[in-house]
Amino acid sequence: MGKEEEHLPLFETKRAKGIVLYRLFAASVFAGICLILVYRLSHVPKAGADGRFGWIGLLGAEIWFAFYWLLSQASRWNPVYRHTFKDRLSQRYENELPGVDIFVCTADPTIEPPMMVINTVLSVMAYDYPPEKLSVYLSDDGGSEITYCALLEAVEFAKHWIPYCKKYNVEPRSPAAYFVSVPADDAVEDNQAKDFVVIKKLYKDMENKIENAVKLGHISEEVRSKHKGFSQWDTYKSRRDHDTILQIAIDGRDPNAADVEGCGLPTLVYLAREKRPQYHHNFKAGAMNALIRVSANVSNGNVILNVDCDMYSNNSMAIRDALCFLMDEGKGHEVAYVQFPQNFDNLTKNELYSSFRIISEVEMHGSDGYEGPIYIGSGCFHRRDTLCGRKFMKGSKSDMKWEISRKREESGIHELEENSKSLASCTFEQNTEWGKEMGLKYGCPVEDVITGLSIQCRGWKSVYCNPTRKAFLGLAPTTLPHTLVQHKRLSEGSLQILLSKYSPAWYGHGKISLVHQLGYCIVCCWASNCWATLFYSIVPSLYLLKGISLFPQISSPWLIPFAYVIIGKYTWSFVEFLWSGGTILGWWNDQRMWLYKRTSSYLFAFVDTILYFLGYTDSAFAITAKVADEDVSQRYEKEIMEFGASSPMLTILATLALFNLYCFAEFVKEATTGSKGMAQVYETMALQILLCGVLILINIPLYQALYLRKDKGKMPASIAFKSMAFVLVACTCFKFSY
Ligand SMILES: *[C@@H]1O[C@H](CO)[C@@H](O)[C@H](O)[C@H]1NC(C)=O
Ligand SMILES: CC(=O)N[C@H]1CO[C@H](CO)[C@@H](O)[C@@H]1O
Repeated sequence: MGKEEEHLPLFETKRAKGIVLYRLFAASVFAGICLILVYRLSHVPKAGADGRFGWIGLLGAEIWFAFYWLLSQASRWNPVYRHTFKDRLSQRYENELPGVDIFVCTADPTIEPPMMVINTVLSVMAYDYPPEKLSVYLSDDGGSEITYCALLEAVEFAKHWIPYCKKYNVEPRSPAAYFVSVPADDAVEDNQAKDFVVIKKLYKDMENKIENAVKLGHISEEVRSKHKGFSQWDTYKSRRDHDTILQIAIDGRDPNAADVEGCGLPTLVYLAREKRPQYHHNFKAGAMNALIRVSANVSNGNVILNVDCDMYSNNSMAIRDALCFLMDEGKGHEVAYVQFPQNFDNLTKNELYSSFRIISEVEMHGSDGYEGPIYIGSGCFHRRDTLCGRKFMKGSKSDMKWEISRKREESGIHELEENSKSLASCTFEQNTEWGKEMGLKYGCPVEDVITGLSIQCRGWKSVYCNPTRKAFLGLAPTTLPHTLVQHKRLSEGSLQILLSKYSPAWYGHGKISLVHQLGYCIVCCWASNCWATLFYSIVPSLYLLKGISLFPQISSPWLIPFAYVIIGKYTWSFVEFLWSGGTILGWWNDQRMWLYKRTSSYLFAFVDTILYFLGYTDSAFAITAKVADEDVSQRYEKEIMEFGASSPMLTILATLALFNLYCFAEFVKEATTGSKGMAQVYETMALQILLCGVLILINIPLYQALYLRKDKGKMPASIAFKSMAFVLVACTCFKFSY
């Protein structure tokens, strides 16, 4: 190895091309926005005149949109892209790679089926990494015997699966995803074919055993008697009341722990931390903190990766990608965590319920140009010591290199299990800094974001790693209600952050850059978007009904800024969407979800947050089901929107959709039969007609679900009835109110 080679960095950072052009464009849109506001302010109807209320409301909405648009520029101003050199990493550090502890968190065996959890566990056990340095921890907050049993089955299967993966270098290494990706048995090469048949049969056997246990709902005596670990459930009362259950299912440092080819296996640990009704368990943050302590005792890897139980590893080299950042000689010591995007395995082609595409492909790269991406709670590699509260010091080199912990060598496995258990007890954290300065923070439904923020506020940077081949794939919700509930939870949690003591506005003040603070605010202000959007989708249509114009006439020069901003903004959003890999119809679907999220999820999130701060409700952490019925999946694959059960959120969406349809129909009737000429109507009302028309077009799937569809996923009849009644009452009142 030459002297120069030793100093080549392990990763490179590229700035986006054409950024100056984008900035010029953004500045011109901003000028347009300013002109719109000038128009609104200078043309307010006189007191008592028709449309004064609507006008002032629109002014408010436009000020909000302008503000939010400015925020969103923070994440587009300076995007950067990273590339790693994994070969340099192996050349320099192959024998000194640090220990990596992987946390997989599951919380509910019915919503998150054991087979899914096991596939994720197997995929991370099969990483291309020295097995003696790899440890996988499954945190089972559901405390389920069945999940435990599934893990024991997985141990046996892993002894065949891991050598198979390494021998044939298969990808992805989640067995379920792998078997789906290999089309027919004959597609595999000759000498692999035999092994393939064997491994697939072993998998099916394991699957049958686990599925049987799931159907039965408990573990049969026969299986129980085979493994003494099940005795830990003897004192189990319920999932909210049990002792710590911990087992080191594979001890990677034990020479007897080997796969069928005689190679070492990674350590594998099952943990269900103690739960008692009188102690708050702090959801996933509580589980993560228990894992941090237990893993420190068992394997004490320098790097911690955490993944949700539905996010399997799609790239066995991902650990090495992350280490390229953490071990880089030049900049590595500044990096606290490496965040990978959240990608989904089961999106349909046109992403009916939208995905986090723009966030992953655009906005996260934008924040990477400043202090770095937010921590999104899954697919993230942390340094252990920063997660435990260490501050960044200038000039200090952090040493990641491998060392075997002495303590570990001396104690036997049983002793180790016993003394680890106390670390996961309910009382351990009392009067300690856990949940405050150490580990993940408590008291917020999106604890990940504030944890990441506080790490950045201690002086660290983070890095966004988004290779074309995605490192982690999870499951996206497959029905509209689930999607809306998911977004309600996310936006509610983020709004709580904004109003809490950890708000990026004041907690971050002076510690992170202003642009980065704004970047955090994009997320934190999600929920607050509801009001302006609701106003814009109701009031202009309502005034259309009355024939009152709220926008400039076609012939007025003031139309130009409106047209420029509308066309400019939407053209850009379209280009951005296609550029980041989406489809045309996908963009249209994304616009629909934009509207639906804002008028339902965000509205409920906003109201609930206010109630929470007034002390009326308790914020809860809702997990959404990951697996759908056969019929629901079929419709999902055909991209037919699933409405299903009645809910207040759907009622709002249906009411808004019907309301716009009604206004438009009334308007057309008036315009064709009324006294005013058509030409004059278009002259004064063009933008309102356009807005109302677009709202109707985007709602087409909803009208179909209300009136045309017969399947189970249609809009329930009760909603059709309720929304129609609301619209008629509201419009009649308005029409006769003057
Ligand atoms: C997942 O990995 C496979 C290779 O095993 C690759 O072909 C595929 O594109 C990856 N998926 C995504 C979404 O990147
Ligand atoms: C759990 C779930 O709904 N999985 C679905 C994901 O999407 C694929 C196809 O896109 C379906 O086959 C799965 O059933």
